[in-house]
Amino acid sequence: MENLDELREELLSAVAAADSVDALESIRVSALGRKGRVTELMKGLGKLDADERRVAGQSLNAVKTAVSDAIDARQGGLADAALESELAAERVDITLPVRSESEGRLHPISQTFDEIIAIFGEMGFSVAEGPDIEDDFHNFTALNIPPEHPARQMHDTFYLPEGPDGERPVLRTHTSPVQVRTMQTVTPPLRIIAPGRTYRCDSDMTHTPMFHQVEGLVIDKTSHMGHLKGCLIEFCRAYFEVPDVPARFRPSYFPFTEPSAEMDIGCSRSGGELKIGAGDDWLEILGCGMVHPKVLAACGIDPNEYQGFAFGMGIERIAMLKYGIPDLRTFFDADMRWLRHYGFVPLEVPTLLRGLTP
Ligand code: 2U9
Repeated sequence: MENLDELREELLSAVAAADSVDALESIRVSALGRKGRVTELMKGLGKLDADERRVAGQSLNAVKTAVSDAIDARQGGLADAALESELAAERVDITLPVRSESEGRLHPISQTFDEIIAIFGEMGFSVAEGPDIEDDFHNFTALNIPPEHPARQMHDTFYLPEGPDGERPVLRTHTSPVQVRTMQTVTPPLRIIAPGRTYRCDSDMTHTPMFHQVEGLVIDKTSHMGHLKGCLIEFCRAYFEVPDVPARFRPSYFPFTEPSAEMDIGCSRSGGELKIGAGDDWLEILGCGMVHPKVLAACGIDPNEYQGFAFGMGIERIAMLKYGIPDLRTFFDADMRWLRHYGFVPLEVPTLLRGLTP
C-alpha cells in the first residue's frame, strides 16, 4: 500500500490550493469518489490479513476524514469569497451625484404638492392620507351633504358596483373624507393637510375626471376666522413667493363649513400677462370656512368643546397660476416634451429656507 502520510499531505495541499468550487469538486471526486484514490485503497483492504486490515483500515479512514473535513472547510471559505467578490462587483456608490444628463423630471403636480407640504409643514401641519375608494358616510353624510344635495347626483360622482352591504362605494369626490377619518380617530387638537387624488364625473376644457386637491383642517378650542385668514394669507405669500399679497374673503356656501368663504388674491393682467401681487384685479384661489358643528358631531367631536377651520384648493389650478401653464388637459398627456419644459429637477427639494422653486 502506498505511503498514506504522503498521500494525505498531497491531497491536503491540493485542497488548500483549489481556487474555485469546481476545482475543489474535482479533487473530491479524484480522492473520495467511486474510483478515487482513497476509495481504491479501501477496496484493496480485503486482500490483507485481519491484523494488517485493521491497522491499514484505521489509517485510511483517518486520511479520508482529514481530506473530507479539509474540503468542507475550504468550500465554506470559497463560497464566502465568491459572495464577497459578487457584492464588490455590484457595489453602488450612492454618494455619487446623479448623472448630469439624467432625463427624469418631477411632474408639476408633484412639485406643487411638495411646495404646499413644505409651507404647511413649517406651520405645524402634518400630512394625512386615506383611501381613494370611499363609502357614502365618509364622502358625504359626515360632511353634512344630505342625500338630495346636487353633489350626490350621478353626474358628479363615480359610483362603483354595490358591495355586500348593499351600498355603492364611490371614488372620493374630495379629500374631505381623510379629515373625517382623522377626526374619528384622533383627539383634538389637530392640524392636518390632506393632499391627494379626487374624482368627478366631469370632462371638458377645464375639468378632468381625476384631479388633485389639498385640503386642510385645524381643530382646537379657540381657533377662529382670524386664524384662518392669517394662515391662508401666509400660505399664499409663501407659495406665490410675493412678500405682500392683497387678499379678500368673499362669503360663500359649502355644506361642511359655516360661515364659508372664498379667498381671492390681488393680481394684475396687463398685456395678457398674469402677475400675482398688487394690482387692480382679483384671482380666486381657494375655499374655506369654520367647520360646521354638525360635521364635528358626525365625526365624534363635541361641538360645544371644540371648533376649527378648514380649507380646500385644486392643485392643477394653483400650479397653472404659478407656473404659467395655460391648458389643464396637458397635465395628463404624459408628453415628454411638455414635462421637459414644465417639469422640475428631482433633487431640488422645496424648502422655505432654501427657496421653494429652483
Ligand atoms: C371636513 C370639514 C371641512 C374642506 C373645504 C373647501 C372649502 C373648498 C374646493 C376648492 C376647489 C374643492 O378643488 S376644489 O373644487 N374646496 O372650497 N374645502 S372648505 O372643508 C372641510 C373638509 C373636511 C371634515
